Amino acid sequence: MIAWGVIAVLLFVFYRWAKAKSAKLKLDSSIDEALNEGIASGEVLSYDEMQFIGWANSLESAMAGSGTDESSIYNVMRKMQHTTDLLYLIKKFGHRDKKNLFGHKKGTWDLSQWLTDELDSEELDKVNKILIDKSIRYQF
Ligand SMILES: [Ca+2]
Repeated sequence: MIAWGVIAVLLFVFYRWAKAKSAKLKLDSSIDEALNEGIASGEVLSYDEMQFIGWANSLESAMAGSGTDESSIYNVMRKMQHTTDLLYLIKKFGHRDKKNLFGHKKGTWDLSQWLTDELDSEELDKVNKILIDKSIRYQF
């Protein structure tokens, strides 16, 4: 029974992935490939899609405008249980317009670019330490 449940979840995740891919979303293909490999190796997503979208939006809120809410960023990273979770978060963040303090667009950036822009090297090290402690194979 458990095995069939796992197979059903994998098929569902693959279906969602295939559907998203066929929709030709603007995604980084290397992230997509790594995400697919993670799923194939049995790393089932720890939360549903809406949860990841919520966290991607929280990260944007924590960084958009003046200042940075570092603790919100750390809290989201602590929710990631394995590499596939993090890759899915990156995918759901996608590419978002980053503005300077005067409201002018600096670029349309992925999560890595947003984090690098907002955090100093010590803060970025803290994010990466959280990920390394979870044996996540991707760092910013
Ligand atoms: Ca900011």
